[in-house]
Amino acid sequence: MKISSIEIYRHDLPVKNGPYKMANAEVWSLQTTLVRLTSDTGLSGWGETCPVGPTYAEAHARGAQAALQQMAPALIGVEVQPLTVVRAMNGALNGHNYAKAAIDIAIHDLLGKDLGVSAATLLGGAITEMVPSYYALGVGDPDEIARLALEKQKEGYQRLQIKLGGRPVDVDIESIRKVWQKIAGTGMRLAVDGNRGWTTRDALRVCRECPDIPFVLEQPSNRIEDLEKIRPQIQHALYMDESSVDLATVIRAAGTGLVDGFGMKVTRIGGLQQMAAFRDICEAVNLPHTCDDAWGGDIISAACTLIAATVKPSLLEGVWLAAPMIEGSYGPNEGVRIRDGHIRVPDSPGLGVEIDEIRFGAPIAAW
Ligand code: 0XW
Ligand code: MG
Repeated sequence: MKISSIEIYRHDLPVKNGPYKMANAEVWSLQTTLVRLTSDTGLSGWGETCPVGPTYAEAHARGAQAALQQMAPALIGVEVQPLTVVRAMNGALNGHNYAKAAIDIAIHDLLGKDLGVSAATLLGGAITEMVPSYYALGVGDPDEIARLALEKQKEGYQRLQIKLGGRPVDVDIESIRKVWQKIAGTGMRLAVDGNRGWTTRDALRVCRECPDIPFVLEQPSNRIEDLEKIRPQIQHALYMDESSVDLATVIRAAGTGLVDGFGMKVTRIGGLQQMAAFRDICEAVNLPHTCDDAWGGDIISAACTLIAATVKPSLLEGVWLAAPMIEGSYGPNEGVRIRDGHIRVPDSPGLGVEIDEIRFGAPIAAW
């Protein structure tokens, strides 16, 4: 079975109750990019990539569209096999993992449909029907964030992430303390996410002034060198998120003991094929991680949930979905959603997502 046609679509995802605020990004609406691959047997597979604005990472919507247009001609006629397609993409374009991910996700959808199995089966096999989600609270007023933290605990979430940075660090410390006062003793796990926004000075202060709060410190500062500087000076567990841009970086961070875990995004690492390799590296060295993306609609939600269902449960920190902040769905039925802090794993062939492409209008490019 070979790829016989490729279509690229654009679609706007306004942020429900926006803006969503992080240290380096404040977003009101996102543009997502969708890919439909059709095989010479007449089957279709869908992929998606949706950077959360142009400043969160070295990724942006029009960059994804340009990269896909660069690669597409080289993919026509290529066998629908994940690794073969990864190599064909690497032969057509250096880097741009977040764009390659959309093709890779579509390949897993297409191949799963052809074989009549879930994409999770292609990735090693789902070992659970439900995966835990975690809730990310945007940068906000400390009292309000603490109130929301308790609300989310009552909704059934077992892990919270609070966004910090981009303001005086004293306010961030106040926020962490107020959140902890609400959730201490409930069993809730806490990650404090600087999203690259703190100086190492501020990150060290946060840890020094909250020695009694067992949070995970997630990507406090921008560079790997910053994490290396912070690491020997703190007692808290350190997770890498935005810096883990490819498997080589993951191997380095895991192999040198730089981090205690990862926040991982399916599209940043290059898609499900790369995500499965990442999962296996983490399992080999016993490092926990999330299965997320920066943003995205029903296709991304399904991809994150399906790979998460294959992760050793003791190492799965949770799955973050943008779904609570998105109105509507991509098909006639509701897509993958969070209920009581948990997500049901799709079990139909491929990604198990129904797509009504009329919603996306005419493709912006086709081969
Ligand atoms: C909570 N997330 C997974 C979604 C945001 O876009 C970024 C993020 C993170 O952990 O940094
Ligand atoms: Mg993060």
